[in-house]
Amino acid sequence: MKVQFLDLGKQPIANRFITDSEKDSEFFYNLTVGFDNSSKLITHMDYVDPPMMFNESYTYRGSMSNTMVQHFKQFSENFKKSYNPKSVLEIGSNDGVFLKNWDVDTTYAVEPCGNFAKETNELGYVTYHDFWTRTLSEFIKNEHGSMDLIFAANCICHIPDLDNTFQAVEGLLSRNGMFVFEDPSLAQMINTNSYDQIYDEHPHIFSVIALQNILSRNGLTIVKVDNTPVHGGSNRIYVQRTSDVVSIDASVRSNIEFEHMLGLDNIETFIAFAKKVEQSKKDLITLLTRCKQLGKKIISYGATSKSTTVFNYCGIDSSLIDYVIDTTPEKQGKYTPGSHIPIINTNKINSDVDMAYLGAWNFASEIMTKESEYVNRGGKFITHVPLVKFI
Ligand code: JHZ
Repeated sequence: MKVQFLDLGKQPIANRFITDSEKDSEFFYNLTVGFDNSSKLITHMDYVDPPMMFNESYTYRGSMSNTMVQHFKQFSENFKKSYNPKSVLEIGSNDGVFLKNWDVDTTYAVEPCGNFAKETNELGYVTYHDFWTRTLSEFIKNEHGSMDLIFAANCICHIPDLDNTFQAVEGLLSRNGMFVFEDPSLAQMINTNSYDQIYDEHPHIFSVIALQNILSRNGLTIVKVDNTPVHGGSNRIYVQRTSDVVSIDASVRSNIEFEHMLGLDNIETFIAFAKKVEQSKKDLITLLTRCKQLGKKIISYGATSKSTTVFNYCGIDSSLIDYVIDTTPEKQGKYTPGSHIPIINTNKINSDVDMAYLGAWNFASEIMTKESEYVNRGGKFITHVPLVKFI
């Protein structure tokens, strides 16, 4: 049974950046989050229908950040050295940021967003334009046989039905094959108060504890966990069919012990988290309002899904933030979902800006290196992670 602990209010589709004419007809839903008593999963009380989010007009491009390009390159090189997989499938291949590290002849992909499926098909990777399900997994097995590596980055936590998802993986893995997936870590979200990891596309935020419960009831076992710094702290989970498991790395136990210590198996932890989220909202509005009263020009850096949650939950609009800058061509010239702040086409912070709220706080170091001129002239960055403050 799910017990609600957090209400982030009315929210729009986080990655649907809108045009002027769409401002009056936006879709909103209630973003409420609960704790599932039996599996210990943190999950939305109600799910947004996936085709509402993942379709032809999806805008998020993984390769817009050099950090992520390097992250997938490094993982691919290491995995090839250790396991040398002969067949690879990626679930949720986006713009091919991971795929590009693998051989076109033996690497397949699944992507529900038509614009990106087209793009990676054109690169030569056979890409199924569909949602990941048992039916699709069986179809791929008939076409190409079973897979030595099934990979998914920032994808599994996007899928409402986890049992179907994991059964589909279990059926397609080759003998001794490995399923590797990475998503934002619940432990890091709680530790850094980064409640903006929660939006329509993230119906679940995973703990290793919850994943172990759900994977094991689907014939799968976690054999290793890597903690990676990307996206504010993610876990990379290595999984095998339970019947194939030979040994389990010590990282599985240490992560689970750490999570027990944080109380991630206990609703009280999340009730306390919800109170901190409310405080964060108050602090951010106070800081932005005071700076505005002092006549400061404030912009936002990175038109992220995360900032859709923050702007709509805190009621931040263009009266506080003049505009947003983002390098993604598909987002430029549009408005932020719900809050309707214009997204400007510029690669650098303009010289008249005093402060920049970091919508992409997870890329703070990459952004601050790029914006050294702004930093050197005394420009300030604002974040709410882990506390509302200037950097
Ligand atoms: P970024 C998305 O979340 C959505 P978002 C998704 N649901 C998910 O799980 C995560 O990604 C992984 C821009 N940028 O990665 C590019 C600059 O403009 O934090 C992006 O639009 N200049 C799939 O949207 C945005 O910021 C820069 O120098 O919260 C970053 O978005 C850099 C580094 C980024 O993900």
